[in-house]
Amino acid sequence: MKSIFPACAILASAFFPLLAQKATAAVSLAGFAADNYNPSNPGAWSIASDTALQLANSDPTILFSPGNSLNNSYEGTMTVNTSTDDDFIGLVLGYTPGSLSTPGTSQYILIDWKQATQAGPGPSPVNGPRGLALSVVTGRPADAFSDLWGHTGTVAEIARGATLGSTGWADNTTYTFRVDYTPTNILFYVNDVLQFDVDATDLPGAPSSLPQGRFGFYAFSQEFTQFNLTSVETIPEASALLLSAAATVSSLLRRRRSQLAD
Ligand SMILES: [Ca+2]
Ligand SMILES: [Ca+2]
Repeated sequence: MKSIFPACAILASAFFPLLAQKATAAVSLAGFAADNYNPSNPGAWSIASDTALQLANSDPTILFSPGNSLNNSYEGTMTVNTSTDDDFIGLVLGYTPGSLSTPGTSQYILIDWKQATQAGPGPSPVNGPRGLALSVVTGRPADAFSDLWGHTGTVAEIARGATLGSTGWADNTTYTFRVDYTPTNILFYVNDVLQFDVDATDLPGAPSSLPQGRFGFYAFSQEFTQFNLTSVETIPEASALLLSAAATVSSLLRRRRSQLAD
């Protein structure tokens, strides 16, 4: 995690005029498809008027896009339209279809948000803490209520939200999100507040690129979830390189300041 945002924001605003605009029309969700962890307790997704609804108190479920997510900026909203449960909503990036339903080794990024801390089921319950987190998932967990609930095993938690890391979502409340996903970096905002600035090198093994794959909406044990997209923009390669360069300059300046302060 790095605090490169101010330098990047200034540079990015010059090169991302489209991203600075707030789109109003919803983006079509045509071609989105669902993957379910447990076919006996699947998500109940429907798409109406470009809004995705998930009605079931299900095992982990993902509604993924037809296109790949690298070098895209997504804006949208997420809402839980009930006050009767307190579990996970979120997004995935770099998702390979089938990863949640079929054993494998492909990796993807999971951003999930739990309303309230709760122990999972079973004789050795794993705690699912309240708040927003970013994790990398490798393959299909043998036990969702261990790994995806508690961010253990196949789910490696990388960061917790800057201001929402231990704060749950509120009932019947719509949040805006924005995520900029490039091979080297993820920026994620809720209600225009930066929550994550994670580099590929922050992941285990410090890969040279974040996972390639689809964008998706996520729910785990949370019914009456609602998502939409208001904007999907391609991040030009030149701008991605600029963001990376800005991050390097910022890091060098910070290191220099730190040396001077010693
Ligand atoms: Ca619950
Ligand atoms: Ca639940």
